[in-house]
Amino acid sequence: MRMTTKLAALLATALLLITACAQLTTDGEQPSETPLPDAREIRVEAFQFGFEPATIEVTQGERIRLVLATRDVPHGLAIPEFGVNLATGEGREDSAEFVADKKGEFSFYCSIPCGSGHGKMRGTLVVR
Ligand SMILES: [Cu+2]
Repeated sequence: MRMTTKLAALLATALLLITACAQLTTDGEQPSETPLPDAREIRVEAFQFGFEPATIEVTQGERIRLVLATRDVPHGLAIPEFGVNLATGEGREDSAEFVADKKGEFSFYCSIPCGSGHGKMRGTLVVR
């Protein structure tokens, strides 16, 4: 009886070890299923007078890294609801990260006076 108990304990330990090893191997071979901490990068180009793309679509909860570049003169890109206010100039990009935690349509606009069409520089961030 004692021997049987010991044997059973030994077998259980061996089984546990094998299972643990198998899990370790699996973890090493397969990419993790958990979401990556990295933000999704979205690039926007500003120009006189607009944004390309003018509509940005994201999913609620996504972490976004917004990168702004300009094709001509200095421009800005502001999305007040997400605390974003980028400023870009010739040869210089600007970026900001935010979590799209609110659903809806949010307009963004140029925050740097850039000419006669400055007031028309608008776009839409759609969070689904
Ligand atoms: Cu402007």
